[in-house]
Amino acid sequence: MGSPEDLGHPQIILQYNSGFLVSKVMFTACELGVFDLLLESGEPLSSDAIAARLGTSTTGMERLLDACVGLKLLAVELTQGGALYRNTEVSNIYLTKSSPKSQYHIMMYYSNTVYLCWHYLADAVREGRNQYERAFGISSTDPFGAMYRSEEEILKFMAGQNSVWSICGRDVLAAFDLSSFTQIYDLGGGGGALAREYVSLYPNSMVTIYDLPKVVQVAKEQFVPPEERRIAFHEGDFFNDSIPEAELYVLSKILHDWDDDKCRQLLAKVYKACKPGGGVLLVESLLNEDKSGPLETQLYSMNMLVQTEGKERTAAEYSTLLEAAGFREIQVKRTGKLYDAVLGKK
Ligand code: ASE
Repeated sequence: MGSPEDLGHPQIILQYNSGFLVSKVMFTACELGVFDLLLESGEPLSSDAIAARLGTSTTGMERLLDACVGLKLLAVELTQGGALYRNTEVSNIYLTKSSPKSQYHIMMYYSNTVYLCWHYLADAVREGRNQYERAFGISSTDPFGAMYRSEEEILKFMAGQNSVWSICGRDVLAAFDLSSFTQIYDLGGGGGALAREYVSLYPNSMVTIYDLPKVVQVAKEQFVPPEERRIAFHEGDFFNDSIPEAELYVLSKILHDWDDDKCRQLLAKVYKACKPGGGVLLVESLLNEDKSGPLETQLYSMNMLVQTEGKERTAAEYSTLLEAAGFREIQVKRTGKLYDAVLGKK
């Protein structure tokens, strides 16, 4: 007879039990500016010095810093004067606000918006719908009306999405040779980080970001400098307004926001607008065909449940949607990273 512990692996259960504590430690150190201070200071600092500079309690800060050491987000060295903390390479690159690859904004979005919706995950599963009403007291019949409920929320979401493209954008755009397309529409292109990667990777391209008027306004003010001559804007709602003619339509993380019906409507409209010989590029995180993984994509799909009307899909599901709209010669490229690419031709 084995002990109860031999019957399975309790460690994995305990690890999952505390998984959300890990996220929150990282989010909190980011939010309080720990990594920014240690980058700026250029030398290791004591917990007292960090607490004083960031205006926190010493007892709280000491524990936060030690937990960050446990997560390998900080390194500690013991000196005669006490413990001194410094950033690791990975935190310098991804957790400081000023780094070109900073993930600060997506973390703040997860910590302050996504996290609150996840509090109601059981309700989301029971009801099969997003949880804006419970989390924020606002109607959730129009998910983007809810997500974009204030200029501040728009800005936080756009900055968050931009930080993802700063590390994943190039891979998804290089998955196919898109150099034959010059006239591109990025539908729901938001803050424009993917559009900027696009024009830098394909020197003959012109990209128009098509998004809601209030999103375009924020993009122009905050994210895309006017010197960027190869990026233009088009204000509209792609479900209700017309979509202009182009050679290639990029839909990056758009279809995952919507149910199959809305996806079919949108793709039919894109097909109609598309020049013959043109195409559509879907950028999404693809589930395995049997939906057995990747774990990150399964978790994103749960997030689509609590926040939107959509879900993550398999390559075959996207292909079916594309074919129903009329697209042909569908090709799928898994990048091995978070986001993959699917190309269909007209
Ligand atoms: C959406 C994307 C997101 C709608 C709601 C969302 C994300 C969080 N909430 O289209 C971002 C997905 N995560 C990453 C790392 O990109």
